[in-house]
Amino acid sequence: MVATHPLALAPVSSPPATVDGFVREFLLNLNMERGVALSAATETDKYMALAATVRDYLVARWLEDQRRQREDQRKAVCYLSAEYLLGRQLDNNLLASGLTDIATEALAACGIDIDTMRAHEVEPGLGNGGLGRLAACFVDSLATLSVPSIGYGIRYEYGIFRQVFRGGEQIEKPDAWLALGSPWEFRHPEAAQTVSFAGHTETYDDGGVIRSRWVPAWSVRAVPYNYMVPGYQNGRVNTLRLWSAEATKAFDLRTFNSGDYVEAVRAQTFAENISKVLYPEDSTPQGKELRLQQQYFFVAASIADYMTKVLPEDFDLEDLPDRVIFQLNDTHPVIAVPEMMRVLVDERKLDWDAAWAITQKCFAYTCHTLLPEALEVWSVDLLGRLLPRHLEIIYRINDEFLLRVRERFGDDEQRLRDMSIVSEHRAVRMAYLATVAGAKVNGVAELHSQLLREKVLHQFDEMMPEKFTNVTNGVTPRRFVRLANPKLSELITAALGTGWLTDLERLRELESYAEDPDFRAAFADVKAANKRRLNDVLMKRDGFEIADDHLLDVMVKRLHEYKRQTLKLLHIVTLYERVVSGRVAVSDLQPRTFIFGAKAAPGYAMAKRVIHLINAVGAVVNNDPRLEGRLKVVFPPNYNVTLAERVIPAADLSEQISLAGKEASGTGNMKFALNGALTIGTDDGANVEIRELVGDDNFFLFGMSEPEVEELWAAGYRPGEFAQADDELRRALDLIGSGAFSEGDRSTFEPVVSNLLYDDRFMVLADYTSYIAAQERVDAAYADRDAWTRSAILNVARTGFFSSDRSIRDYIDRIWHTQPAR
Ligand code: GL2
Repeated sequence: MVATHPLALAPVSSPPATVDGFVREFLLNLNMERGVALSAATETDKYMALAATVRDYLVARWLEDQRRQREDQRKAVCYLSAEYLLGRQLDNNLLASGLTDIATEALAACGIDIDTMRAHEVEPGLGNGGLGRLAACFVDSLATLSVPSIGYGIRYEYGIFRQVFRGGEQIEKPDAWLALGSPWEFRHPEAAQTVSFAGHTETYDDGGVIRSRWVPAWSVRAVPYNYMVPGYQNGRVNTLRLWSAEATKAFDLRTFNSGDYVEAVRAQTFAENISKVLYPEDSTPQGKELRLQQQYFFVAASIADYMTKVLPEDFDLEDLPDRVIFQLNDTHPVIAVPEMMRVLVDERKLDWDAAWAITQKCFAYTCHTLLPEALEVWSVDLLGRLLPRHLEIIYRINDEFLLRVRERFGDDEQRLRDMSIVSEHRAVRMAYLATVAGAKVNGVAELHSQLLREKVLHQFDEMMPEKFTNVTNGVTPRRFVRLANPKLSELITAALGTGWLTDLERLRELESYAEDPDFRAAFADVKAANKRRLNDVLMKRDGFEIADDHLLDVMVKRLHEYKRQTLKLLHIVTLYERVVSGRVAVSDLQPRTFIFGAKAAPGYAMAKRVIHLINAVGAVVNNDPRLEGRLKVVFPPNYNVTLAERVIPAADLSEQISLAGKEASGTGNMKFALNGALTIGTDDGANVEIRELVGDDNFFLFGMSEPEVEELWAAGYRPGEFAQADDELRRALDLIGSGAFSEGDRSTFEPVVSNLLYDDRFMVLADYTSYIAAQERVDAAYADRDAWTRSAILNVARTGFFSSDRSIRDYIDRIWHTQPAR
């Protein structure tokens, strides 16, 4: 039957974008979908109805964009990422759709305060840190730039754990983010894909051609959940498709009828485990089987989805590289490479060479690390057990690759061993596989990309230099300036007019305003207001108070030794020790509040001990009357995107103090600079580019450079010598070791101290003296508040480069070569 009704033939329409229209739609959702009257509605009812209402305004555009994408001949981007650290959705979607004012007024007319609604939302924490947040910024920019694209990932039932402190120690609680329902998603069971595992492979005669096939042992259903990703006020709505694992059959009825209920649902539990929980390790893979299952699960579903649902049926596969590029966000999705080969060769019956030629043009790989221990490897045994056909394919890719290495470099056995995708220890090096297969390989900051070429992937760079490129990370200014810092945004708009949010380099125009005393005063007022707002949030959340006149010194990021939270601690302990030993008068201290935010991987003992130490130092420093409240350590638990949005705009000083050569990029560093914090930092990751842009006068540089680090390491690093050479460093270490922060118990933090003195892989002690000196420059600079504000304005003005819109344009120019839709 064909539709004949005029309404059925017309494009889907949106509710009227007026206060009345919004109220009507909201009440409709509340009454019809939630089944409650306004007078009886709970906060959850109201929040759910509000989210559904915002969704209703986006759906028409979304459906239209999906239709166009199917017809569109232009190349699309499939972003494959195991993590998307989205943050709250409501405010972002209101902003993107231009509905904030209408919704505020409409809700007020219904007796609802929109801020209460904002606070009610639980953020989807489907990522660990920078890598996952980057993916979320990128989908925002892809939509804002109208790039035809789909984000693919996993709908973890439990995201990154909720952190609580007990006696100062981290306790992990499950993050049941779906408990109240998830109003932003659309579940599509009819579009499910089957993903198989294990079993064996066999060859067969296919009409005279001998082919391989995979006979899997078990499979699960991958059910897609679609999320709308609206561009910023451009009418574009892209899709984020997250997969959830379900059993292929709910339970075994026979077993169930025989009375063994638990056994009957075992298969279901087993299948659902795959997307149950996000692995909480940030940049240190654990090599767990379930993790490999997760990785294969989502890429196999995504490739199948793209090939069977997005591509037209009669599509000529030779043209695939003109139609799609799969961007691999780190090594987590790299199993997509052999999967694509399997699909092309085994299922679509292309010959190997044709399939390989296509595959090599359809993938590109982003590397996010330099730490050797972070480079993912999978054992041949595990791969062979879980994905036997993929292992065969990897072996063949490797054989052919090593032939090419031999052709090029001769029988250099050492080189062949070094470059082999499968190591001598029977481990598959996923970064090598990605490099061999990908059309391009990029690092995430200039220094990182340079070190990738010179060190981690040096021999690959020698052989295929044309593959390597850089795309410096960026952050979305919609969330991290406009939403997080509305007052600063207003000030900028008052000065520059509109348009800067999608053309962030325009912030340059603020440079001249830095010389205007009225503008500086207004800027300082914004900072002060943001501190008060943070104070309100922290008072309510954790009972912490932020004093108005303190320098706000912030270190928020995952707890990792290479990031050196212990260096920050040694600074605090040094300031404390100076006063309690009487060497410095308390009145000479610049009042400072130190804010920490950090989660440690649950199995990372040293990181957890450092968390304990931060809390322990805080408990002593905050309560010692000799300090007269001039130093304060604030460590709110469960740092997440929502808290970041409050902390960053309030900060004066941004701590980016990793050992040079260890932080691939960092993205927090960009968010702080864009919100007018000055950075104290090493020459590492994107700090290098931030400093170049803002200028040495507006950045506190300290510590060894990467070549200096290498040199000291090669010469034989003995941290104890640095403790010997600096009296204050020794005093700080002694104080911690003496039990001063653990009620006299020397053993509690002894492992931290002896790790620093006798091992210190990340050279905290070597950079201490320089760090303390830089902090003294900070104090001196802060004493001239007006000059500080000028520097802060220049930080904002000069860091427009770090918009993720620019990153995406760089991906388009250097890697994807796709055209944004009009
Ligand atoms: C990271 C890097 O450590 C970090 O420096 C970088 O900014 C982000 C995004 O590129 O990627 N790599 C990684 O594994 N995690 C990161 O945050 N988790």
